[in-house]
Parts: sequence; structure tokens; C-alpha cells
Amino acid sequence: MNQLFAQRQAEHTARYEELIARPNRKAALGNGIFDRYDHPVLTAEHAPLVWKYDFNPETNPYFMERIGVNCVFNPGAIELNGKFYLVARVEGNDRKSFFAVAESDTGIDGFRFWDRPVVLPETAEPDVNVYDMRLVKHEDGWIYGLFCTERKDPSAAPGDLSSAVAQCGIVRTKDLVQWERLADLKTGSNQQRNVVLHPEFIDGQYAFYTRPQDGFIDAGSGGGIGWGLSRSIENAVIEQETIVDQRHYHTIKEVKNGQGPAPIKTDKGWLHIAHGVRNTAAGLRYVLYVFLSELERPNVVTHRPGGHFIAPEGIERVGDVSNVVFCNGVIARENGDVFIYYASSDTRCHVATTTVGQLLDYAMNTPEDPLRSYACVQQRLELIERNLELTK
Ligand code: M1P
Repeated sequence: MNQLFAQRQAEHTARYEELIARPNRKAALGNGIFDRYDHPVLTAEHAPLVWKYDFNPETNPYFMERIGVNCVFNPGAIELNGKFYLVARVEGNDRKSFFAVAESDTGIDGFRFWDRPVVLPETAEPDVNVYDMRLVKHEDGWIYGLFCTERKDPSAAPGDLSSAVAQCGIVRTKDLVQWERLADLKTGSNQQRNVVLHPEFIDGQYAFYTRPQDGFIDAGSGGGIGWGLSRSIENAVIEQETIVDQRHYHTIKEVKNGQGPAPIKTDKGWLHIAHGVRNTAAGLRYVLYVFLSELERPNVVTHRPGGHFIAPEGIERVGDVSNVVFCNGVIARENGDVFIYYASSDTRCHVATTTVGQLLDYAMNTPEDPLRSYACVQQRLELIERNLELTK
């Protein structure tokens, strides 16, 4: 083995192991709603070296990266037998995304990818790109993964190599190793992204949160987060889509919104984490927000805390698609602890921790967006007057 190869391999291996072993600590003085952490939990650097380098000194004398990894983001999340698993969206330098499982004992650090990425079966109409898996332990006994499958738009004009069609792909598994591909979800909408399976049957049917959209980027006439039922999961069809959480002028979800992970069941209702998008001179800004819905009718919203719940901060604001936070993975443990996995700027994955108690307090006691500046001042004055009275 040549010296250069040996030295580079040893240095990269040491740096990799140091990264995986790095402890993650709570950032100081959170906002009382959730805590951020000092470091991301998964980044492109967490991709195993054997995914990127040719380890044969004969064929790779410079220990050169052969197939690079650009970023790791938007992970689905699940707890199995006390361990934390993320099914992350890994994007190669070639822009194609795939899924890979990373595992940790703590949920806040030590995430290590399994040796091999997920081998996702294709349908008769192969996916060009797949991303953003929502993992759901359904009451039928399966773990489902719903993800976005993207293919070139067959009706794109000649020379238009960007137009695409997004739909919801569905797989199921018992162990995150073997995955069975089911038929893509059918709905009446042109395109679908951010589709999530509700963990329980509703009226004996599979229930889906959807995001109807006219075009690939544009939600267009799609009014917001949708809802629909299907008798079958093997060949899921939603005949009727209704809107659960509407977009609204001059709010954090003016341009688009989308359900995050499957909602968390609590004694006060289903807790939802979603993303909202607005446009700015600097491009789209993605933030996370929360809402609560009825236990028996998860499509009926009871509480809508105003404004964002998590917005990109510091380094989170910068990346391949800047000014974005996005969440499609959450783990709510039996003891009430909640681990929110969110990605920043389509580049890296973070964790925020909180509890069901804190999230419910936030959801039920944060006032709704009153939708006008004057009304916002009145809302704030009410708080100020009460506080001034208490500090007299
Ligand atoms: O680039 C930001 C996000 O854009 C899409 O989300 P939405 O469909 O709501 O616009 C998704 O492609 C997501 O992966 C990405 O993080």
C-alpha cells in the first residue's frame, strides 16, 4: 500500500470516528417550548467512508472520493426496541436522493449509518428521485414509509428539462431492512407532496394527510394540508380530498404548507408539526408550526398557535436551499419526551427536544394569529398589561 493512501485513509477514518463519538449538548437557555442542541445529528460527513471512497490502493492510489455525498436531510424517525432510528434523505453529488438508516442510543448524538443504504423497490414506472420519508407505526401492524416520488413531466415542452411530477410512493416494512413497495397513492390532484399516513384507522379506512398541488413547485389552487380516506393501502385511492389546514394571506403559510411527521396522540388531541412557506425578496422561507386536532376526528383542528414554532437560526439559515427548516420525523416516547428531527436549508439534520406537556401548553395557550397588525398589538397589549399588573 502506498504511503499517501495509507495516511489519508487513516486520517479520514480517525476524523469520521471522532465525529460519530462527539457528544451533543443542549444549547443554553431555550425558549421554554423546546431545546436546540449544539451540533447537527446527521450531516454529509456522517456518510460512511465506504460509501464514498474506493478502499483499494491499486485502483485508488490517491485515496480519492469516488462517489460523493452532498447532504443528508429531511429524516423520517422511529423508535424501535428503545433505539432511535432516522431514515434520512441522502443526496449524492449527482443530485439523486436515496434513503439510509442511521441508529443512535440517545436520540441526540452517536447516530451511525448502517453499512448499506435502503434498497427501495421500484414500481413499473421507475422513480427518478425519492425523498422525505414519513415513517408511521400503523395499528395494522406494519411500519409504513410514505415518500415523494418524482419523475420527469411527460407533458413538458421540448427543451424543458426541469418540469417534474411529484406523487406519493408507499413502502412497508417490519424491520427497516426489507421493504415492500406498494402502488403509488392515487388522488384527484395533479401532484402530491408531503403525504402522511395517520397511524390509526378512521371509519375503518386508512387516513392520509395530503398536500394537493397544481404544479411541481406551486401549490396553486391546492388550499393547504388535505385529508382523505382509502379502503386499501395496497392500492390506495383517495376519492375525496378535503382541506384540514388552509393557507392564509400574510401568514407563515401563505405560499404553501405541508404536514410534517404523523401526528402525536395525546389525551387532548392529535399534535401536529407542519411546515409553512412564504415568499420573500431572498426566496422562499420555510418555518415549522404546530396545530392540535380532535382525537376522534383528526381532520378537525381545535387549536392553531399563531406564527412559527421553529424558524431557521444561525448556521441553519445557510445551505443548498437557504432559509429552510423542514420536519418529517418525530419520536414521542412513552414517558412524554419528544425528539423533533428537523433539517436546515436542505443540508443537515438537527434535533430539538421537548415534552408532550410543553407542546400541549404551547398549542393550547399560544394565541392564534389575529391576521392584522392592529389586532396583533391588541393581543400583545393584553399580555403586557397583565404582566405589568403582576410586576407592580
Ligand atoms: O426545499 C425546501 C423543501 O421543498 C419541498 O417542500 P414543499 O413541497 O413543501 O415545497 C420538499 O422538496 C422538501 O424536500 C424541501 O426540503
